[in-house]
Amino acid sequence: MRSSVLRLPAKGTLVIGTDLQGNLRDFEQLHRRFTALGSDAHLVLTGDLVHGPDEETVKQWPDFLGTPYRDESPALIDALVEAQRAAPGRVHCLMGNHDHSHLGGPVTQKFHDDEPATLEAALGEEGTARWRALAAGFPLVAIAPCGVVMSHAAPGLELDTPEQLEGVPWDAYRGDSIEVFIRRPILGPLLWARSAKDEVVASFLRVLGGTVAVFGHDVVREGFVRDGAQQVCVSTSFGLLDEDKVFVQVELAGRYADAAALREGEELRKLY
Ligand SMILES: [Mn+2]
Repeated sequence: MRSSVLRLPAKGTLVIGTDLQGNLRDFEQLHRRFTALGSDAHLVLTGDLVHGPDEETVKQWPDFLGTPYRDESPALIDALVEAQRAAPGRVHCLMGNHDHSHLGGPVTQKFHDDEPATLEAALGEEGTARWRALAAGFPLVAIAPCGVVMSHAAPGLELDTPEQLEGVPWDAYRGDSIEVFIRRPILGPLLWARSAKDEVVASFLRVLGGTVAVFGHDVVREGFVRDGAQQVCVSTSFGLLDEDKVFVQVELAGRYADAAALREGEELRKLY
């Protein structure tokens, strides 16, 4: 039975990266950072593993998309599987809205009219089945005993118990527009919200035993932004220039009391 809540141990170093969207080179760089930290390090990707730029965009690359890259989603899926095989139980990917579109979530349309259909055509029948099975096992939230709680989007979610995150079906929303889906309980805000009220996040963190929420989903040109006392939105890859890309590195045995405890150059590090 899959669990939607991933609980990390209180030992080793945790590396967190956001929104790769088919950028294999950025994954490899992040993975090198992770492997350099030894055999009790953990790597958490906060979702949106797949769906990069189409060929037309690659040819006429707009500045706002940062450093040019090609969509290598199929190879990136393989690279994640290989990284998980090489470090059992230490490499994780959370569910993002782009990943969820392959399981019945709203169809994403950043670079194609139907991004899941486009990727599935490239993956073929068997590759699609493998990818869907992999993605269906992605947790919604990761909790580290050091206080850091990870999700794909801003966790603007009223939660009474952690158990409410369990057993949420992936495919019960076919045909939902994004506007409708984002108001669905649990998945809507966790996969799509670009911002969340301080008091809602404070209560979400309290229920999960955490102190600071780390997520991506939105593009932050500067690499990260603190929102209120307990939220940090991080951009590791998508939409950024290489020199601005940021990942998070924290000690799992440490304690991070709030967003300010994640310091630029220390816990918030440049990818390149
Ligand atoms: Mn997203």
